[in-house]
Amino acid sequence: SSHAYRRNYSGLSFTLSDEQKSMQEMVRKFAREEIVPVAAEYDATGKYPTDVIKKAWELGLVNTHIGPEYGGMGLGVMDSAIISEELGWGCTGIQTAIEANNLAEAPLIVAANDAQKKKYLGRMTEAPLMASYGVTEPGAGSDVAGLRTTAVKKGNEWVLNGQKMWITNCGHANWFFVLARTEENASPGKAFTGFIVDGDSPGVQRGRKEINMGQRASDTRGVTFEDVVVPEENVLGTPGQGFKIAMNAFDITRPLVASAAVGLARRAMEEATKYSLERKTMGKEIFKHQAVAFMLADMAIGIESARMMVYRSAVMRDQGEKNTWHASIAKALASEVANKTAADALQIFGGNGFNTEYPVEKLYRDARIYTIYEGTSQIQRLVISRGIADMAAS
Ligand code: CS8
Ligand code: FAD
Repeated sequence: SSHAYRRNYSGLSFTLSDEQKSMQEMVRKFAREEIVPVAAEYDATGKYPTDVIKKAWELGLVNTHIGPEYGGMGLGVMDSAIISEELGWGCTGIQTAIEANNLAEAPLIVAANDAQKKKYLGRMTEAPLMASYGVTEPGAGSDVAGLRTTAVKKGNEWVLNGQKMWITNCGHANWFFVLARTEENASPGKAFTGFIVDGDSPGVQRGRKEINMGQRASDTRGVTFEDVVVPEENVLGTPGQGFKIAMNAFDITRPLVASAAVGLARRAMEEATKYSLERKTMGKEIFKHQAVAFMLADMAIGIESARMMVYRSAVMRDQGEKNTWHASIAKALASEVANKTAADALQIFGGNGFNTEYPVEKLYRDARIYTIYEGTSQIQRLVISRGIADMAAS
């Protein structure tokens, strides 16, 4: 039939499955009922949102990639992107705390052996624990190959020394993924090793909670490793393969960070739309001034196109294609859409937008991190432009 022909012809679908739609509905309800009412308070106090995380964990919205063998749902990136957008719509501070678990677990999902998965992923589905991804250091963020934490093998153990910075969930982490240099003079692809470090290991010293501009419910700290002994069985994959394992994690998490940014932008558009239909100037709703309506139109353009790139990069990964390039496009685009949308939403609120009684100043502050963490917008453009060069050469 022509219907079947059309299906085969395009190979594309812009429709979520019934399961995905009902999951989206469930998370949307959770965000509306459990996150939105408390988000401003967690933002103002900087208190860690343990209660909200626990409720999300009970619904299976945390640690989404862990497979059923280890007690999880084993969701792909596309399904997780649906969850991430809805949680981000509710509060990206709380969403980031939740997403940082997925980030910490991603290196294990891609490289851990069965015993490591059983031990460290298994416990995450048994209790609402947190974990951290520790790559960035005070002296090296974009330049991962420049990191200076070292691990030296002594007998059947490794001894870790160094300092990590800006580590999400650090104050609450049960364990850390840590990237350390294990070869002094090797190329990045061979010089680093990934370790699982128990949070209660002697020599792990966590810093104070950093006071950040936005996403203030999320816990960000430095951590020092001083002669921390890590057993051989906590080495991820083969020694020397750590850089690639750390990068591979981003193929999973960059689409999800992008998705949360889309959620934030959608929220800002909704708040601005509602306000613009109520507020009147010059005898009409401000929505009816074209200068305002066009700001809303630009928001829709940004949100719809960023979401398409999120879905594209997520589905590619789920289908086993290399998605690094598309994930960087999604991350760069969604970050910039979130910032523009939040800034324009604030503008639409006028003086009220600048005030903490209204929701948009928080969205504006929360949006700001998106062009920085999970790889800055410049680093995404580095990845994208290198990909263009590779395509031109092949
Ligand atoms: O350094 C890389 C980079 O990505 N920098 C940005 C770092 C970053 O994104 N940090 C984020 C930290 S986590 C965070 O912010 C958390 S946010 C809050 C948590 C809540 C939300 C989740 C780079 C700049 C892209 C590359 O660095 P280079 O030094 O130029 O290395 P390369 O020469 O490109 O690569 C070295 C080797 O690694 C291989 N490689 C590179 N990328 C990949 C991917 N998959 C697999 N392998 C990869 N994506 C590359 O092929 C090289 O291998 P060789 O064998 O040497 O050829
Ligand atoms: P730098 O790398 O020093 O960059 C400074 C500026 O120079 C940026 O504008 C950058 O884009 C630009 N730049 C650098 N190199 C280049 C280049 N080659 N070409 C063009 N421009 C360049 N890290 C973790 O490991 N785990 C976490 O959980 C985590 N969570 C975070 C949470 C928060 C709230 C924050 C603020 C950061 C977090 N990070 C985390 C760290 C984050 O990934 C880094 O801050 C980020 O990658 C940038 O590194 P940097 O701060 O060292 O900046």
